[in-house]
Amino acid sequence: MKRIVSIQDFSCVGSCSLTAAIPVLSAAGVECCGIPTALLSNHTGFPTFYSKDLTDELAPIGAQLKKEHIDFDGIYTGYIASVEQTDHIEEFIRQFHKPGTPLFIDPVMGDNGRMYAALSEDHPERMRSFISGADIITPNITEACLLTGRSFNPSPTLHETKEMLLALCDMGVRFAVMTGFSEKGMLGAVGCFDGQFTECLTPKKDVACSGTGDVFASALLGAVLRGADYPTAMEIATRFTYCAVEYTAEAPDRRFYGIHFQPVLGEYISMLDAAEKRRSDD
Ligand code: PXL
Repeated sequence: MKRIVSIQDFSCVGSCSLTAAIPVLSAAGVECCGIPTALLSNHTGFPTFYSKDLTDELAPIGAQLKKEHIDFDGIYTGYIASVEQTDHIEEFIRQFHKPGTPLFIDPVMGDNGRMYAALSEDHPERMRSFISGADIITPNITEACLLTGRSFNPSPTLHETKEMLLALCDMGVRFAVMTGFSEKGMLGAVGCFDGQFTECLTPKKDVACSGTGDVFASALLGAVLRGADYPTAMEIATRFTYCAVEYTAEAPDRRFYGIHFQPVLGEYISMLDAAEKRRSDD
């Protein structure tokens, strides 16, 4: 069994970050160890939240894992609360990253043209250098604009999206995937790997729920770790996220409680199994 480590916050309520990564990657048959960077009562999209910063715990946890010779088949970072925390996580990656194991950075910074409330102005600049060397990144449109220094455009054309993806790859990323691209009533992801583009769109649902990006990112990584190639992994993650959004659309409490992906984890497992079967039949 593969074992990865995910470094991001633990929000007790709100189906995001580690509480999305651990169940989704578990469904992919991967052990997802979690190192919480902060402990929050609920994610920062609620009107108020309590947060306990765990920055000072990161180096001792890393040192202890090294002492026990624990290693990982992948490193996955998500929401990072501060620039200082990014420095500690970069050091963790320097110590634990092995050639050939995926370094997956979800550059979580904001949505709908706005940075998340708790982040500082210098966060995007630090994130720009942090993503260099990543195998996979999964910004939404807001984050792609922040990373590439563009002013926010809620609905970039396919051409503009491709330009941003190429710019992200030029920053030292192997597979850049932008979520939230929409065209003709469809919504989904566009990816760029080795100068080639791949696109997967599903019908657009007007449902805003937190944690959607975290579920997509975790599902993408799970599929890659199960052996899917990048375009197939992106398609599985897009279709699974769509199933979860469709399910969530019926929920009156979705605005704060986050995406209800748990009831459709079975769909994700079926898609992973079907992709594996297609590969073994080929
Ligand atoms: O889903 C992204 C996310 C992760 N972690 C925390 C957040 C958010 C988005 O609001 O507040 C703490």
